[in-house]
Amino acid sequence: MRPFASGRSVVLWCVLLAAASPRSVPRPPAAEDGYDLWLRYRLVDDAGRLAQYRAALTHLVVEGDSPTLRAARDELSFGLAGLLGSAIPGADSVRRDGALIAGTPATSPLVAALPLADDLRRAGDEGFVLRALRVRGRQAIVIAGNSGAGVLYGAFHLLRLIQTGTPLGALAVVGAPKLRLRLLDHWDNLDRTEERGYAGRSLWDWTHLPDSIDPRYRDYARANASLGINGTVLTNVNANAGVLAPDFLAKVAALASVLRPYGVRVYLTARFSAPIELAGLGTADPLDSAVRAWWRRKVDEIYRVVPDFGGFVVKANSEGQPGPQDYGRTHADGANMLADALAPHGGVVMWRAFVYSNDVPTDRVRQAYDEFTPQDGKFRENVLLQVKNGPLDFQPREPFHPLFGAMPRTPLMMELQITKEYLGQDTHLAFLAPLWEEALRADTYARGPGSTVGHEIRGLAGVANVGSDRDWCGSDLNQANWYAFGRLAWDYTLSSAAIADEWIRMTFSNDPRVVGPVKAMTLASREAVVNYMTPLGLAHQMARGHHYGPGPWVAGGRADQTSVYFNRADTAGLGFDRTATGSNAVRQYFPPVRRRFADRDSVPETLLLWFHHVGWSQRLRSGRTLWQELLSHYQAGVDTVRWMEQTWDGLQGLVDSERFRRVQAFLRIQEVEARWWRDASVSYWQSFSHLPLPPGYEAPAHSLDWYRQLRCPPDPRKPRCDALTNNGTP
Ligand code: GCW
Repeated sequence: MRPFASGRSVVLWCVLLAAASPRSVPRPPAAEDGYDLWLRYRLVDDAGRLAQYRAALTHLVVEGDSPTLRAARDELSFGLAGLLGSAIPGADSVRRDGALIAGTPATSPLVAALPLADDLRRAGDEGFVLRALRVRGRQAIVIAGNSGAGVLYGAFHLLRLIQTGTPLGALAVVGAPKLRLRLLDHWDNLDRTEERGYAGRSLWDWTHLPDSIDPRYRDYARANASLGINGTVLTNVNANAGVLAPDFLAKVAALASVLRPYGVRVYLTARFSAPIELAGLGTADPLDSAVRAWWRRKVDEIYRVVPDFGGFVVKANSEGQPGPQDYGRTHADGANMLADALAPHGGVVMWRAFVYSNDVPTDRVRQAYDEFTPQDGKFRENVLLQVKNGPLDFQPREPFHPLFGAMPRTPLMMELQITKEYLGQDTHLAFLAPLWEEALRADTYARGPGSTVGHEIRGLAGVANVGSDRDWCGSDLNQANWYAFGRLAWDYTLSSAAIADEWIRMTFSNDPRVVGPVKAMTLASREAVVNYMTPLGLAHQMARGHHYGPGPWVAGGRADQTSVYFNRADTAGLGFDRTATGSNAVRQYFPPVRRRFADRDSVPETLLLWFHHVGWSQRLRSGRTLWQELLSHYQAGVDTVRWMEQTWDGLQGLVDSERFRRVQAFLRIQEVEARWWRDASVSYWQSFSHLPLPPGYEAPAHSLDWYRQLRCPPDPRKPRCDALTNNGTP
């Protein structure tokens, strides 16, 4: 038999051959394990753009030799080698077109000679100037800063522009952080367990420090520097005094020396009773002279080993932590004692406002405001009050905390939670930038309209979601929240959509077939979680303890940690009356906000049940009853997750198969669990409303008792219930 017998089969053969040739078949992206985060530096895949970048960047001239400038040079060499396909040579002068020049006016004669004075003034201490301009008659790109950190941030910004496919021809950017303190808070314990961590163990390998330095520390520092994060609190706010002992301080010093070139300062949590626990003093009273002297000596000792130590974060008299009130003293007394010890070295105290009394005297969400506003003006200058975004506790949605704008004589920071304790932890996709954007843009009216929360703060702290997992964050999509936190800490006016766009391009691809759908998914994800967990202003309806999965029936024990305390469900209706007829927490907001929240006709429906107890059959602005509206929100949450699943399924072949499958599997879990949330919640509310489900509504698969009795495994990291997934449906 002769092959290729007919003309037709020859053509067919050629078509098959062509299809098999590597040039014509787009190869699926290579498998990735997520370790590289958004710093993947893969070859620019648009040939035209690549040629432009290669022409614009032919040699690298870094003038100056500090550790931070070396870090900038190393990152540029490494990043550009990947993005452009080959290393760009270093040089000590401008040789031809395409010089990439980096330095500060103090370290670089080239930079000093350029007309950048105005731009550099705007850049400030930590900012940068990026410009395409002619230098010595040659076309060049300049990264200038007033400090090494500024140059480093500029280097990362340039790499980001290339990663996201931005043309460089007319480059003219001045970047400067809007907030001075941009910190990750690790709730990490000295035994490497983590409080509310869902990405493995703590990154800090205390046992092998200070002698053994895990290479991950440097990559962690790079990731932070790429966003402008300039501090890290190594230890849990539920603190262990042990970290202040000399052997641990040596370990802290070793970590600090890895992070320092990347502009990341180290901070620690200070356990208030440390003088008792470490030195055997009889008291930790902040007005006691021996206690004060002990802290002064301790702080001096810290600065001897970590000369740029940032300071302390303190959780005091909250959830069982020791504090000044144990001695009849105020929060200001406690904070000021530490502030006095730190002040000579330039350190700060971040004193947390997350306090609520042990005896549940009043609405829990009122207490921080009631406790701290009388102390306004009583704190030292180097104390910042660190306030969570909302008055309760990192819920999928809360109103902004009424302390923002209410302490004009005390600098405030905002604390966000990147690790998603209450939003599905490692598994559920919930892009948090929309939540944070909502808080940062909320108008407090403290100084008239336009006094947004962002304007009222000096710093942003984010409870880290970073652990020892290979992908750092427990899932590929959780990385977006680390990224978004850092970008918002740098510039709180950035939009969620802009942040998502950058992150997707850097993490997955510039291909519009990827960017569009992934952006739509990420941006819809937080509202989906709100809908299937706690719609219409409900809060804290999670299972007890681990906070994973629904538990609207949780009662007993300490009242203000239970779901029934917060939902106030009864046969009349649902929701917490925080108006004048109830706890009057609404009074803590400035009048325009107060009026808006207090009035059933003007309160945003997204916060309705936070502020009002509403009858099951009362009509909302939509014309539907509360019952109908609730049902439709729960269903919308599930529907959005199903749509996210389908959207992701459509990306097969466009995203590398390893990450594609991992995300796909988590979205499957999220869909099952969104139904679990919907069904458990609706069944529970129905036991009060006694109202029917409308025809066609997806009825709960089980009885309320079944959901109530469901026991999840005790492993706090994986509390999922197998019973839910048996036979594929709950
Ligand atoms: O959200 C609650 C958490 C606690 C945490 C506390 C806090 C560190 O459930 O795990 O403790 O907040 O912020 O202090």
